[in-house]
Amino acid sequence: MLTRRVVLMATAALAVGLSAAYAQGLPPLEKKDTYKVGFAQTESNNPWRIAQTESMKAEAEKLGYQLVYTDAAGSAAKQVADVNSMIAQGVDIIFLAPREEKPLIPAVMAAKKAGIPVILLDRNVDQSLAKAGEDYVTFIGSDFIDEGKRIAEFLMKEKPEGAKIIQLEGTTGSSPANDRKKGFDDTIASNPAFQVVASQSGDFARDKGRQVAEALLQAHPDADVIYAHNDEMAMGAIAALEAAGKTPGKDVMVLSIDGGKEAVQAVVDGKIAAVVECNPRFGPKAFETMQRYVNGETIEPWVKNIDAFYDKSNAAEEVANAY
Ligand code: GYE
Repeated sequence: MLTRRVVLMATAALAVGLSAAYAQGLPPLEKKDTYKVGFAQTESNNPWRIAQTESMKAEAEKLGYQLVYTDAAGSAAKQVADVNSMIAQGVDIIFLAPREEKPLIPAVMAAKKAGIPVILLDRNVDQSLAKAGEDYVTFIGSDFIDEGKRIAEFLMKEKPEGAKIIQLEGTTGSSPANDRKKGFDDTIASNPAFQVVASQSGDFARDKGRQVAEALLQAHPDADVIYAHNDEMAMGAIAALEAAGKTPGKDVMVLSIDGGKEAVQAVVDGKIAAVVECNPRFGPKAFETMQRYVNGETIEPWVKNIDAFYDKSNAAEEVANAY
């Protein structure tokens, strides 16, 4: 149903010659000298999040924009409240890194209703409940299904005889956890010699990853691969392996996603076999996409990040550039 507000916004958008996307219900964003920009972060308990926040802050500062920054400290409920508070403060646009796919839908819809455009950063929301180009401007981030697939393909090439795999999943209900699992599981399904013997969430966190790896290694002492959905859990898994008297990289192959310095160094040291990069330096692309939106361009529904791949062939040379 077309509300009066949407009709008014569409008319206004067309009147100033702005893009067709606005006419579909996305709130317009006018050209101004400076902006008050919201960035709703999910948590700050790991180097990936810290690097992302730094990149957003640095870019806002460079442009002379005011950044309203919130940290949901790992709570989707707090993140919804953070977005509502940004709406109340009258920010011009909200960059949102939705912790989980479904619980952040009300926040996206509330911003839309208040006439504030939202750009999703690094994680997506449930695509059956909200749509790019209608409810939010776009999703900027990696192809997580492809990340899981690339790890699986590496594994199948390196260990053609097969493997018993422990999977450490990211935050339950988050798009990278859902998709990194799907991409991996679907790829190994083509060969029954590859089996996931246990798959459990370590919440993308180092200590939780260590604890879960410890328990799963005890239950499955014959596991010979640990696939972690991010570096933090991979580093936790390495600690669990060493505590259990096993040599990571020899007794058990460790695979990861993110490509932080510590993990890329672990590839150099032979403890991690391969890492798919997922770069947290979003600042330049986030603000450039915002500028394109201000200019009235129709933004593609997914501004895709291209991920590198680290293994023993390039890790030594790449480690200095890793975040
Ligand atoms: O892999 C992880 C972080 O959403 C892509 O979240 C991001 C993931 C990243 O906490 O380390």
